Amino acid sequence: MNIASAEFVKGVTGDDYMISDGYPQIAFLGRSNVGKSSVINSLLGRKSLVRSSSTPGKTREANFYRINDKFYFVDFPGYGYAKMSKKDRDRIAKRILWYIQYSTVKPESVMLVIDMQVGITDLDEEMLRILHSHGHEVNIIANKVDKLKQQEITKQLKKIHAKAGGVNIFMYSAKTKKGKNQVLEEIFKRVGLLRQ
Ligand SMILES: Nc1nc2c(ncn2[C@@H]2O[C@H](COP(=O)(O)OP(=O)(O)OP(=O)(O)O)[C@@H](O)[C@H]2O)c(=O)[nH]1
Ligand SMILES: [Mg+2]
Repeated sequence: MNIASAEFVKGVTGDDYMISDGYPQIAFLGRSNVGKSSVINSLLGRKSLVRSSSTPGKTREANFYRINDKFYFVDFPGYGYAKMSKKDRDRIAKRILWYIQYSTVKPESVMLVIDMQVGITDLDEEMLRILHSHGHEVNIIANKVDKLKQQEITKQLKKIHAKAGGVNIFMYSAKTKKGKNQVLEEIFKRVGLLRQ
């Protein structure tokens, strides 16, 4: 479960140019600012391969990273950023929906990233519903666990479980790297590099 190499391959703005070259893909989806790009950086052990930012709406393209020359991470723009223009929000929603509904590529897993403090929002529930209706394999990464006290963790985890409908939940912190080994193990299994 070693990340030997990770390189940026392509940032995709249109629906037509998604990569579909047969290598497995792991897609990172979630609301704006939950830490998708930071989660990817922490998993890869790279500080800034993936552009992340304290300004929400940082990731504007679907960015493809080739890992170990064997599989891709796809970092999507976040959905639901209220301050973004409707036109931009629609464009992002369209791209995400196209990928999960119509693309010929089916990701080995969708990592749905949430902010553990916020939990599963209505938009996330809608996303989960769409993902399930298209038969996608989903894992939830409850990020930013470092911001919570133990008591809050127990409380939030209960709430998240209640809404997750049996989906696997990983508590995670891109900041402290808590949960990194467990998430990497799941990913390596999904892409066929570790026996299930
Ligand atoms: N405390 C804490 N902050 C985090 C963590 N992960 C990300 N952040 C912060 O959250 C903010 C957003 O991080 P990004 O990785 O850019 O989030 P994103 O989901 O990629 O955002 P968009 O691309 O805009 O959708 C940044 O200020 C990060 O430093 C974490 O585990 N703990
Ligand atoms: Mg991002």
